[in-house]
Amino acid sequence: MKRMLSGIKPTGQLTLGNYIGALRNFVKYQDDYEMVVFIANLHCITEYQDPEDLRKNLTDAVALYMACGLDPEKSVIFLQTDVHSHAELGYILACNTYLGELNRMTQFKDKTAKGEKNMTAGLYTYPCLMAADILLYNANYVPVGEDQKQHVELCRDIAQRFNNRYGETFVVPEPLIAKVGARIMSLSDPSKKMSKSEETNKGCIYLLDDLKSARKKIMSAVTDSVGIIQLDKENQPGLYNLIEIASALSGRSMEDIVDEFSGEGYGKLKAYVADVVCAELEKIQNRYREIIESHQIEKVLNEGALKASSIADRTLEEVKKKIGLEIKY
Ligand code: AQP
Repeated sequence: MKRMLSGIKPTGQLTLGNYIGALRNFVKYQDDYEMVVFIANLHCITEYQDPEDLRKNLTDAVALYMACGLDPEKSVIFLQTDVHSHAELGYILACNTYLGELNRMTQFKDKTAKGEKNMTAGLYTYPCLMAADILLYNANYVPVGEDQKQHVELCRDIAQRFNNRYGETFVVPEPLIAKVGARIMSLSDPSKKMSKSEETNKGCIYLLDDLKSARKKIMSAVTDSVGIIQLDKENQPGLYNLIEIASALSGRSMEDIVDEFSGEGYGKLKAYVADVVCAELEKIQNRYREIIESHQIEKVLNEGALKASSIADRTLEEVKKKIGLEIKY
């Protein structure tokens, strides 16, 4: 069975973008692939996190993984820091990555261009740790949203370079990007990705938002003055985004939704999108509450860490031997 790996960094509450672009796909894949999914807590601290908030977000993320349908019997679910090989291989790969490559990473460039202060070295070398996350498990595929494609491509370059230098070691992974929902945009500014760390949270739907406020955010989503329901991503990005959200969650094609609402006002379409989103959130939130109350998170993480370590530690040992880091007695 081919292996697939992915993770989410809970720097805040998980969003509808995380769900549509990533989580929901992990759930679909877990029957056909050996699925390894982790909570990327080391990636969270590339920017300052309040410790109490971080702890809560990590717990919620595990519960939400399961509430969205990830099954610990089928998938390996674990916390990144429970498997020490991640940080160690991350450092080794940073020593096999060039500054020029990291300088080209769009996510880092965007943050620099925004003039963000106090950017950390951890944020800069984050793609090296991400490469370690993937390569430790010899994952064949990495399901990600559009924004992470470049990091997976860098991971492929690092793996190939290592294999050329030290001999065949890593499987070179492929990014898997869903056709619908790979980049869900902010509801308040459809030129920006829906992100957990958005300044105002008007444009972002969180999986644990109460249904009333989720509906309100959708009903007040920024659209346009064209007034025609059609698929024109360039000129009507807000409308396109709403239709894409509804399509991803309902399984209907975007064209089918446009046909149903053509000739109607935007309000009617928004109400439909809100119904679809709220129905999905309600299911997830009910299951989330059951999981929190059942106190099974610790057990799931302990078992996941054992399974993950048994794969990751073997890869790291091989890497260390190949590089010559170990002394043979
Ligand atoms: N808006 C989105 N649309 C589609 N996919 C998305 N993903 C994130 N946002 C969207 C996908 O979710 C996975 C986990 O992402 P992450 O949380 O680890 O990192 P991120 O992409 O940096 O997410 P945020 O919300 O934008 O985080 P902050 O605000 O902290 O920078 C990935 O597969 C990602 O593609």
